[in-house]
Amino acid sequence: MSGSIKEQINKLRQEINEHNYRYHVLDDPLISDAEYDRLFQQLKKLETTHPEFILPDSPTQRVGAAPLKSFHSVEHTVPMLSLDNAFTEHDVMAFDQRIRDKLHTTHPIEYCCEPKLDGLAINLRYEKGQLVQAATRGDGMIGEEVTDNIKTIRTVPWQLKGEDVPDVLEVRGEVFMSKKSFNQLNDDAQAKNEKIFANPRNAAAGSVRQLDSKITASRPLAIFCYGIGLVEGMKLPAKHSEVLSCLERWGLRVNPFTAVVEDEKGCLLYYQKMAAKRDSLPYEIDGVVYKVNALSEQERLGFVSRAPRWAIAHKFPAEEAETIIQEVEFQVGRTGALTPVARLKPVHVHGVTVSNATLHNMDEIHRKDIHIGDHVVVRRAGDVIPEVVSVITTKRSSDIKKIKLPTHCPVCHSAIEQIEGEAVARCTGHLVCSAQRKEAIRHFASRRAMNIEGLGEKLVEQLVDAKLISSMADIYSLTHEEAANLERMGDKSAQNLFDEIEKSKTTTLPRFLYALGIREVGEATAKQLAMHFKTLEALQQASEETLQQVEDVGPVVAAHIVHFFHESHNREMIKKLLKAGIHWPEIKVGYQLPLKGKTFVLTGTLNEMSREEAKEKLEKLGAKVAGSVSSKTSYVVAGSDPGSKLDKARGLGVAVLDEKNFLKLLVKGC
Ligand code: 5U1
Repeated sequence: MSGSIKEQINKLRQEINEHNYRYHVLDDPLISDAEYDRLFQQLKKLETTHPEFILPDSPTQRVGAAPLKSFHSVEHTVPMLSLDNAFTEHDVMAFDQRIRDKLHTTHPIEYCCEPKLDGLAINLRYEKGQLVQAATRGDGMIGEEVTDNIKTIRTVPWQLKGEDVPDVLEVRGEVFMSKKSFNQLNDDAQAKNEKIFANPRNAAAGSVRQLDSKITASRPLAIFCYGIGLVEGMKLPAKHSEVLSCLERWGLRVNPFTAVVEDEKGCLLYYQKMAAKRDSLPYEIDGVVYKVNALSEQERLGFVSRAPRWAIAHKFPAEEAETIIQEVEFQVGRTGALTPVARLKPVHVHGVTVSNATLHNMDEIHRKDIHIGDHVVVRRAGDVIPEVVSVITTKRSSDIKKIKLPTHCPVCHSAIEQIEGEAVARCTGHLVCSAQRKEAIRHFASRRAMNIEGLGEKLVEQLVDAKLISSMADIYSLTHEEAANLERMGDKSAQNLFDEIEKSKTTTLPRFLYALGIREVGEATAKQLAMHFKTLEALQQASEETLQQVEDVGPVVAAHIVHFFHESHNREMIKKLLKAGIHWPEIKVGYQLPLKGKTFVLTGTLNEMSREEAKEKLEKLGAKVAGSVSSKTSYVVAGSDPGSKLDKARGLGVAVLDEKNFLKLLVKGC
């Protein structure tokens, strides 16, 4: 490297800042992580040997400053407003009507719609493009100065980009923690016996309000900016959506799901779209915000007390509610795993009455310090089984009871074992245990396994209790008469069931393997095993060593597979199933990989795996993974915070997969 040390340092800083921006804000890195690390280390080395050139705005300084004794108060130049809430469509229509009345118009109002992040509101003050202060909202008038802490967040630029940056700019945004980072933080905290955060919002707020900014630096926070509090030395554009575009151009991060709609009906459609997306987003949102898009109209509408008349938050139904644990029971799954289930005082959550919530396992009970009789917060998100989030310890009474792991199975009374290092306790009864039998049969018949429609939980329970079946193979020797005689089962339903059972005999090897319910063999592994071994016989004879040559199969899974096929009752059952007529098409030796000929581009962060892993998995299925989008791209996989590649894909009409659909594709392989 040529030039004076100072010049070298400056050049490296500029280069690293640009790469930071491309990586964290645009999600369009130009260089590999390794190359970035190399530049960063180079700068660090130069700064260590020449500390006289270290500037507070060097990218190496995003590690936090010296701890504070307390936070300084900051009076906001322009108050940080809060938002009125709408809970129903009627509330939204009334909001729109109020606006049109106030503006004396019958014309539709254009709105800018944004997701409402569940985080911590922050004001960022930039002078001549330089971040000079960050403050929390506080009471809206006076907040706390958290500049050092906010400067540790990588998506907050220290220096704005572009020629048209205003002299003074106060930007408003929400600091948040992704769901994944939140879980990771709590897992780490648990391992160290430290405080657990109840939700990502608390985790974000707790992380920003740290007197020691090095602690904030260690927390994976991010920001989305959603508006301007103050601007000097520049005329703002006419619309809020254009203001957001300016923020983006200056290097600030704006939520990619922001959209402009023509009228209030567009707002309601946007709400539905975001509600459907909510669970698949990598961060929590608790609703959406509608803002009158024309700034001139915003000005005419003004404020009422602390909230603007021109904006409203349309909240999603609460996903959490408070109740009491009345009892705890243990359920036995198909692998014998015992799951503690809290019987709750019924409570309304997200439009449904919830009376049971999973407590996962004993470790989780200890971690959350849950007792029978505790007041708790329960959460029901999407289709996920309700869970106990936290205990409200301030409401704890003296007659709470400890939750004990039973020594014997509540169903078959066999001993319970808990292998050291495993969170899950199991019943040792195996097929003696009717709960395990029922679950194994239900799994065998389920949609993604043998797909026997109608043979669900209730019917399996009836059939096992009536001793008509005791294993999966017995399904195929059930008689019409036996089925028709069951309660709530007429001739017609029995016939439908028989048709379904008959149909299930024609299947595929991956489905059959998955249906067997071998521990740790999910759909994806079953598919890999089938592709690798091609026949059931070859798989049955495989050693642990050979099995580990298969993608996704490690020593634990290999041991489970060998153990399963070693058990004589399992071999007998397979024989009976094949004798009953279950068959599948032969897997050809020259089988073509399912994604052959397809090109993928990855953008954004995936929750379930790194980009490298995603690439590897795609390539194993025959796909090519490219770095940039073109008309030849088959799919763009967009994780959280996708960058410009997503826009390009949309522009070119290339199919876009979110993480959920991408995972489905990996499982299905087509
Ligand atoms: N997305 C978004 N969140 N949020 C919160 N926009 C937004 N706007 C806000 C608030 C409090 O307030 C302005 C409308 C003043």
